[in-house]
Amino acid sequence: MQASTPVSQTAAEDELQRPELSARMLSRRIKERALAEGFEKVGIVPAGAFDTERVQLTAWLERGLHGRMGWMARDPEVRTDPRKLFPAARSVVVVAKNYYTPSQHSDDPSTGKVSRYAWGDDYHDVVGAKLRSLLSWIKGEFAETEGKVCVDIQPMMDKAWGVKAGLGWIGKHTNLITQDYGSWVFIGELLLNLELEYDGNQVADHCGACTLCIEACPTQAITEPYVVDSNKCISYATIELREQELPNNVADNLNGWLYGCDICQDVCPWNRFEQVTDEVRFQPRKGNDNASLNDVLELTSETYVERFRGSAMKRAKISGLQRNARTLLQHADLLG
Ligand code: B12
Ligand code: SF4
Ligand code: SF4
Repeated sequence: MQASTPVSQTAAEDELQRPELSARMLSRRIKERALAEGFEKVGIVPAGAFDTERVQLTAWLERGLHGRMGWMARDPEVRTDPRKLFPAARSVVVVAKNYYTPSQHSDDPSTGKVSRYAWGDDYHDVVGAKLRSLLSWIKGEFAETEGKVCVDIQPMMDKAWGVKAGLGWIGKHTNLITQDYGSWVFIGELLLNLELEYDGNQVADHCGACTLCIEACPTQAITEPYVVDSNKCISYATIELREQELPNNVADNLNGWLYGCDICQDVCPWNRFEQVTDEVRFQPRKGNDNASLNDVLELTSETYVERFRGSAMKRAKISGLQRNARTLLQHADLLG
């Protein structure tokens, strides 16, 4: 006669038969796998709605601080509740990927500075591929898994999820800062239909009395601590704004920026903890960290597509990049 409970049952099998323990084991394995995929940080939190006041989205939109990014104002209730984006969501796996490489910007006025985040291959592709690989691994282990990959373009509040999952805090410049990599990290999420064990510890705000980012911003876009007015931000104007001319306040204070702006992060003392990324795809592509402005002006639709294939810099479109290059050359008295 067979015994109803086999005496040889392993600890792992025992864990899997008790729901609270299997959630713990599953969470641990998902985190191990996320680190093996190359993410530096990972946390898991329940897929609940955000307190809209806490995340300040409505107030920010009502004040028009999103400028012409109409897509930010679309469906704020989806942006603050992942279950409206993916109804099966029970858990959010939040990851951070370090993108720092040691190259430096040039002050040569015939070149334009590009934000670090856009030097290498497009992070949407790199982080998205890692998250898709994580999801397919989870599906291989647990066939009933359903999931959705999010990085930047999905209506999620990436930084708020980073805070909730204990990856870091949001600095006065409004970027998420990690204690071990500074703010040079991308954030992504994997929404899962699985109940998991959750992280409860959040990182305290370590900005203290520092105001270096606010003082360094050449356009006063950080209008108060933890608030950025996109209308004044060089990053917004050079990447997102689809006007023929840059606003005067930005055009007169570009400080050499062709695409995006890193000033508030460059001055942040927490970025002395920057570490070189292990991701080769984030190494600067030739001429994409400091781009020759004349080369940008000479681009045609065909050469533009070829040069920026797989690069985040295509977000600005050829018209935006050439407008920015023209403005920089005009201000340096270098336009022939
Ligand atoms: C819109 C947007 C922009 C706009 C507006 C910037 C902004 N401050 O929101 C513009 C075009 C200006 C921009 C610029 C940049 N961006 Co951008 N952007 C976004 C986007 C799409 C949405 C951000 C958002 O929700 N803003 C809404 C307002 C209300 O948010 P907020 O002012 O930051 O308010 C937050 C706080 O109130 C906060 N909060 C504060 N304390 C706490 C505490 C708790 C517990 C909680 C829950 C929340 C919370 O919650 C809010 C939401 O996060 C995200 C991607 C995404 N899907 O989230 C990327 C994102 C924020 N951008 C990113 C990057 C890299 C940049 C640039 C550095 C690029 C560059 N070098 O040029 C600059 C930085 C400029 C700056 N100082 O902010 C990264 C930031 C990574 C990081 N480490 O934080 C993101 C997360 C993309 C990604 N997935 O990696 N961006
Ligand atoms: S990205 Fe540049 S312009 Fe925008 S808030 Fe930071 S320093 Fe100011
Ligand atoms: S520069 Fe200072 S205030 Fe600004 S985010 Fe960094 S630590 Fe915080």
